[in-house]
Amino acid sequence: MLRALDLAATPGVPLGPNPRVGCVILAPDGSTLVEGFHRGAGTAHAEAAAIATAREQGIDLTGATAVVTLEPCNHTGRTGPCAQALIGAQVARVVFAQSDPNPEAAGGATTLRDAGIDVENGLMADESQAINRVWSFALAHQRPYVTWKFAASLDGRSAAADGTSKWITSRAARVDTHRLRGLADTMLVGTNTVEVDDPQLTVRDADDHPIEDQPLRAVMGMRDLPARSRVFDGSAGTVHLRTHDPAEALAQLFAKERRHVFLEGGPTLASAFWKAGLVDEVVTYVAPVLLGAGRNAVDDLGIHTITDAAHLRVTDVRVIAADDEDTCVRITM
Ligand code: AOF
Ligand code: ZN
Repeated sequence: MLRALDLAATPGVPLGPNPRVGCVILAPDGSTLVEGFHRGAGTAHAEAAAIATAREQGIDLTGATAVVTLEPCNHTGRTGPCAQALIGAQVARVVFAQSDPNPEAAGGATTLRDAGIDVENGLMADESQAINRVWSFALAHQRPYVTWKFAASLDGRSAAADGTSKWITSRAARVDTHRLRGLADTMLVGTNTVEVDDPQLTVRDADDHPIEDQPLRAVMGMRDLPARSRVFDGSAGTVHLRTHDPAEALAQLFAKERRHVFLEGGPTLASAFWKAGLVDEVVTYVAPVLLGAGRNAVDDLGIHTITDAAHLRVTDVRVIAADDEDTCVRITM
């Protein structure tokens, strides 16, 4: 299972809305016959990939044990049901980690047992959950996972008193932000941010080159967007969600198979998501800069007394620095 988890976590996969899944098929003596992992929506599932390799190489899987990080699927989605593929390959035993939280695909364990295959589940389920943290969350909640990112001065400002705001945080922090954007499948801002800041909202590398496979750019709000906005530059897909309601925006994105939203809007949009209870993770870059006045990085959250304060649990603190002048601190909560 450790090896299957390693395969599942192959860097750069999967692309699209699918989970990370690895599979190792063992001979009755415990030696490895064949391996497989999932590369993304529309391609073979991990088990199917392993079985296909076995077929190509003329390896007989009769009586073998398939070790999979996710319950084999029971449905025909973009590809066929893995439970049937395992039955067809005549494996004797299936050991899987995480049960499938996807109601459309679940049920493979029962199908396999009904076919007389020995099935064990739950082995290292937490580890599989962890590598599929965002995917599992999105399936369980039927909406995308939301990471809210903002940058602020030490005194919590996102712009100076006259409204100027370029580069409160360092270049190193911007590079780091692009890396985090690339881990999500959707960038989300409000119409106001597009009108005022005209961001491109793409993932670019340290030298500002665009990366292949860009996240979707989503802009929410009722107002029309200026046709010449940079979000319409064709460098990535763009959708305009005509709603002010965070839950509705997320429902529309989930229907478009989006699983991880990177919320980069201004304080108004962020506070709407916060008040709706739709922020799952906060990433903030705090720069060692004092502005003393100016726009607050975070809007009124409806908190009027200290006992109502929102307490977050810090999961990571990191110094982001290219050189001494460039230091800032990234806090993940
Ligand atoms: C994967 N890879 O290795 C396994 C998956 O639309 P489909 O056919 O790709 O089906 C996707 C669903 O299949 C997915 O949500 C999950 O529930 C199940 N198992 N999916 O992408 C895999 N084993
Ligand atoms: Zn499958």
